[in-house]
Amino acid sequence: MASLTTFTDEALIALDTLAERAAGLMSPGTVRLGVTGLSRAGKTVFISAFVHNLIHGGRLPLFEPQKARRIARAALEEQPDDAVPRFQYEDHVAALVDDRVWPDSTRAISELRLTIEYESASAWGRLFSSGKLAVDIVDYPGEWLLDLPLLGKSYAEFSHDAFELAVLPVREELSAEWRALAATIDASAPSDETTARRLAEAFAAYLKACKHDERALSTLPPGRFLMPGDLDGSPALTFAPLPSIKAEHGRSGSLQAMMERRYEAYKTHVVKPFFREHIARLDRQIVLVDAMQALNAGPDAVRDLERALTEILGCFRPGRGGFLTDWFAHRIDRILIAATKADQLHHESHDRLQAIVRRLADRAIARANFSGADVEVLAMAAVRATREGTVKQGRETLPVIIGTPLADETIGEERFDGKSETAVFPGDLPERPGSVFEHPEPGSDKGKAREPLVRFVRFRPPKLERSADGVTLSLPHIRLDRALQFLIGDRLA
Ligand SMILES: Nc1nc2c(ncn2[C@@H]2O[C@H](COP(=O)(O)OP(=O)(O)OP(=O)(O)O)[C@@H](O)[C@H]2O)c(=O)[nH]1
Ligand SMILES: [Mg+2]
Repeated sequence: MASLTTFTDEALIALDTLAERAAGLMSPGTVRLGVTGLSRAGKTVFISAFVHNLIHGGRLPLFEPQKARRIARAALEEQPDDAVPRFQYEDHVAALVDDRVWPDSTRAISELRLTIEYESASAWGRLFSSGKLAVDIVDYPGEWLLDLPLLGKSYAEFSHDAFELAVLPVREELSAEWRALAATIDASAPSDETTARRLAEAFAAYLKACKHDERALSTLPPGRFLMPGDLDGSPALTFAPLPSIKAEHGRSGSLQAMMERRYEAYKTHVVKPFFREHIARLDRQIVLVDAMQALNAGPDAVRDLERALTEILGCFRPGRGGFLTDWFAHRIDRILIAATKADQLHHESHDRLQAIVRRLADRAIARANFSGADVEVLAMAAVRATREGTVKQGRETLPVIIGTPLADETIGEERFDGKSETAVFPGDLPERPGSVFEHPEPGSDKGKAREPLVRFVRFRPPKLERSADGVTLSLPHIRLDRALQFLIGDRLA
């Protein structure tokens, strides 16, 4: 693997670390929590629910400090970085609680600091700790995450990987137009802005098609092609992979040389700062995975998700020998891999969902060598949008979930209006986790093969109960308390 840390990069990170120490941001009383996940995985909802439950003293029986009533107060405070926008917590909560709508896709980075005042469980702890923990959380568009692996890839490797993925059966059709255009391009010809732009646009159109495809493909880099932030139209975004990279095509002035230079500029000006300022400073990490979406779409999407997860987790390997190891100012000592949206299944399937995600992450965990870090897997829902019930069908009693499906969601012929509550039988997940990766044997019933495993619909956020004195209660969840215990419980001991 090519070494990517240059002297300047390392010096900058060392400087950041020093500056943070000086500013007291790295005190033992601070945790920087990374909430990571591909786009639509549930990061913004998770952060909102996390903060809401702590501030409102939500029902968190498995979060020990809360159960033991050792938390005196949790409140939002001024965030440490002045140059980063604040996470719009109040707006997101108002949307979830008052309007019962989910937040919009995140378009830019934002940050939040939650301060928890607590009483230490031990006399020793009470003597030596301030009883205050600041939790810093960063939210960003999920697309940007897939850029991190680019830091370890040359332009030639990036091009090679992009074409290799583009011809896989699930992407072949979506990438056809871009590949056809790329095949007509002479990489050794003099560089030309119009050609560069046509290629970049065709490539971006393919990435967008993947994102919107019903097969629920995980996104591909470069992330800013999908979520440009403030970089729309800049040269650092006007490049694309080329089909055959040859050293002799790369002479100065050629199209290939131009593409390569812009790819490197993208890494230097977009990916590295994002990594350095946000990812390299993390202490703990939750990786959210929307396995439901992939399961619904079938084995190709599941494998695609596994590929994406492996690439991402590879960037967080805190053990020695990882290609980004030297970049980490802190050592990430806990990583939680969480399957979100478990409320779309009956609880009988939660353990199966957890097993599937464990299986999904297995290869990534093995490859990433997380020695020295605790890694846990959990099936959860940051916001529980459903209740459970049973429905009698003939002699059978079926376990169902009850909620308000979003407007225009459908099951069979039925289309929902976004207002009425409905009971849904979501289906069972398979007992053997490995089966979600497998296509049925050739010759088996084809129609059945395409039938999704689970049949989930998206629900509106729940209607919150109000207590007798009119106070809205905290957002309901599934196993959010377990996540909290793993992520910060020990820091409040
Ligand atoms: N039922 C249920 N749905 C959820 C939950 N969390 C997220 N969702 C759904 O997933 C969608 C995406 O959630 P977000 O939190 O916006 O996802 P994100 O990771 O921030 O996405 P980007 O900002 O696009 O990267 C929401 O609009 C909801 O439909 C959950 O706990 N339960
Ligand atoms: Mg978001």
